[in-house]
Amino acid sequence: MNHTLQLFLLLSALAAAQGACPNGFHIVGNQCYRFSQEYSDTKTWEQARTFCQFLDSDLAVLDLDCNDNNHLISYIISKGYTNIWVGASDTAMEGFWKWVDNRVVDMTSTLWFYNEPDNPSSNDCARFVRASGDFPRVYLYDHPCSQSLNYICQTGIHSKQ
Ligand SMILES: [Ca+2]
Ligand SMILES: [Ca+2]
Repeated sequence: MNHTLQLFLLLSALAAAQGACPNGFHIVGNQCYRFSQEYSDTKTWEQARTFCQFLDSDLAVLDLDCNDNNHLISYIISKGYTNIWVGASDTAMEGFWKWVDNRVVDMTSTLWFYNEPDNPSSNDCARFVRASGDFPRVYLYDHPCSQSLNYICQTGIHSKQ
């Protein structure tokens, strides 16, 4: 991305700060998300996180007790999106999954696909994969952080630590 475009995105985000969501972000449920599919943009997990932070956001986190979760997943399914970085990793300690806001990831959640995370070849970052079928769903998988995937940014994420 060139600097002019970066500046444009920053100014757009600032200009829209008083609106429901910054420019480029959509309100889904009660939250503002930006989907990189709209920009045909893929990045490694770290690059995606850095870019989200540049946009005054972070990689999307899920609150399993919260309805926003269902809104986001329904939206992803409706758009046919798949293979998307979200804001969870076990980079700091293998097997200890945390969201980027420092909350611990619920390992008993049915969001994890069967037998995931299985950590082949140091899979330390979480992606959403859309399962097809009559009742499409979205599942969490662990995946190599260095691969370039689509990603979701979310505003208003604050560290819970
Ligand atoms: Ca891992
Ligand atoms: Ca896996």
